[in-house]
Amino acid sequence: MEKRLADGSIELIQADITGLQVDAIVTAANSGLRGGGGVDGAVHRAAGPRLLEACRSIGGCQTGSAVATDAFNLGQNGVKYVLHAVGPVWRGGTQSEPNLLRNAYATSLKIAREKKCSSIAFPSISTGVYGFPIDKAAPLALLTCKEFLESEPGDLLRIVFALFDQATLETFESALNNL
Ligand code: AR6
Repeated sequence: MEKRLADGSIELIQADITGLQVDAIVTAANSGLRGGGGVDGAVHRAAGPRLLEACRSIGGCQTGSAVATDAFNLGQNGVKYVLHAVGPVWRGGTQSEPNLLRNAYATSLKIAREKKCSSIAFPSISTGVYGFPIDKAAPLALLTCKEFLESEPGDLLRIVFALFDQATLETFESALNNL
């Protein structure tokens, strides 16, 4: 499913994000940038051990923000950057989780623009181990992308959501329909 907007597009697919040919792949990292399971584990495996070394030299990243590194072995697919976005752990919704999630997406988009990327792929940040309810996370993720494309004029940006499981894809599809 795809929605075209003035300054780009939002596409939803069911896929392993590490197989995509995009300029920037976003991973759902922790604030220590220590690697982990889920999508972060898959991205670190695909990029190789130099990714963790690069993360170590950066040191960390605040929740609701993102940092860029080289893509290392993912460069073989044409990927130029890995963006390590840190979403919030869900604590019931009263600890600014929605804003922090939006900021994790927004910062990634800003970095992608600064680095002249024409395409970026996101996973569904925070909705795995971090427990953010998917029915709340999907509309926030998509709205943040739409607002970015509408308010930050620039070159066309193709935004792909690589969603791992069918239920997550379906929730994003219904949120995109209502966007
Ligand atoms: N491609 C795309 N999506 C994936 C992949 C993949 N290869 N693998 C899993 N997902 P999670 P979080 C989906 O737990 O909730 C890590 O240990 C998964 O099904 O990866 O932000 C980090 O280091 C889910 O829909 O991220 C942090 O410590 C989504 O990606 C912590 O987990 C996010 O699930 C971050 O937790």
